[in-house]
This record gives sequence, structure tokens and C-alpha cells, in this order.
Amino acid sequence: MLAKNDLLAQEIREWLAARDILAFNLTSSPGAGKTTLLERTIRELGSARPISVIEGDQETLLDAERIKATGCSVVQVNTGAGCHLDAEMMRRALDTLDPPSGSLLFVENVGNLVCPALFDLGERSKVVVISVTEGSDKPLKYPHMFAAAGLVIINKTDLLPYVDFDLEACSRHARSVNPDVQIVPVSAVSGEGVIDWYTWIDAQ
Ligand SMILES: Nc1nc2c(ncn2[C@@H]2O[C@H](COP(=O)(O)OP(=O)(O)O)[C@@H](O)[C@H]2O)c(=O)[nH]1
Ligand SMILES: [Mg+2]
Repeated sequence: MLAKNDLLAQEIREWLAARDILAFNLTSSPGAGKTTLLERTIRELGSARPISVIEGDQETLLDAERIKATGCSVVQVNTGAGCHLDAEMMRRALDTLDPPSGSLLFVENVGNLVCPALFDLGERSKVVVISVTEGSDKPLKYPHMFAAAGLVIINKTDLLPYVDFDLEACSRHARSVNPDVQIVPVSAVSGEGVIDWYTWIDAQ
């Protein structure tokens, strides 16, 4: 099943490259702030480059509606009992979305730090979002997700004064499973640090 997924993901990667579309696959546990970060990113980067979004959730159109309100093209994929997006879902979503050449494409995966690590969607990079309310030890508990990531975003830094979260320890744990990974602390609500996220996107 994974081999079949990888083959289709490779076709998608080539299809995206031929159109100069830069795709990122955002993963996190539920509620880490993926949609909030995307809403801000679209507002702040959307005038520089067209952006499209594929939203993955088990049920509802709620996140697609939030993204649509920013004026961005979006397709919602509901996985039902499924716990991740796969390359076949990505292919169908791309057929519907038809993102323009030279655009940015964000995929918000189903909130889950386990299965999305295994399924390549043909993206340029996986971006894992962890928030400071989740505890500094999560990179050690979910090493596959953190090992697969090209970037770790530590979100909700505005809450650091109120929670027992050790930014240094979390970064050290992430690097223990992925030595070269870049780590960017942000607050999607206040905007603190998001410039480093945009700089990372530009560098890709
Ligand atoms: N304080 C704070 N709350 C945030 C931040 N980012 C997201 N949230 C809140 O966290 C909750 C979940 O955010 P959402 O973007 O829906 O998370 P998702 O499930 O990963 O898409 C919402 O109540 C957001 O307002 C942040 O940077 N700081
Ligand atoms: Mg969301």
C-alpha cells in the first residue's frame, strides 16, 4: 500500500515541479494552530504569490470555510474514519483545485502526529507544527513525524509565560531525531516570529 502511495506521490511531485508549484504538507496534533497559521500566511504572503490550500479533516468543511474567508482557493477533503491524507486524495484534490503555475500550495493534513508521517503526498517538504501547550517531549514520543519534517514550527509562543514548556529542550529533542531540522518558534495569533517562517518558505 505504501509502495503504491509512493509511486503516485512521485508522479505528483513531478507534476508540481513541471508547473513550478511549491507544496508544503502541514502536520500536527489537533489544535496546534495549522489553520490559524495558514490564515495569517495567506493574508501576509498572498499578494506576492498565488496560494491554494488543500484541507484534510475527518469531517466538516469548517477549516475550508476559514481559509475561503481569506479569499484563497481551497478544497476540503474529508477522510471519514481515515487518519491521514494519501497521494490518491491529493491527486483528486489537485484535479479539482487546479492550482496556477508558480503558486504556493499548502496541504493541511489531518491532525495526527502518527500516520501522516508515513504518507508522501508529493510535497516539497513536511512542516510539523507543535504548540507550547503540548509539552516539550513530543518529538521524542512521535519521532517518525519529526524525523520526516523539513521544518518544525513551535507555535503559541505568546502562551510561554503561562505554561511549563521548555523551548530549548523541545528543540534539542527535535534535533535528536532530525539533526539538521530547522526550528522556528512563532505565535500565529500575535505574529511574533512568523517572518522566519516566510524566510524559510522563500529559501525553498
Ligand atoms: N494563544 C494562541 N492560540 C492559538 C495560536 N494559534 C492557534 N491558536 C488557537 O488554537 C486553537 C486551534 O487552532 P487551529 O488553527 O484551529 O488548529 P489546527 O487544528 O492545527 O488547525 C484555536 O482556538 C486558535 O485560536 C497561537 O499562536 N496562540
Ligand atoms: Mg485546522
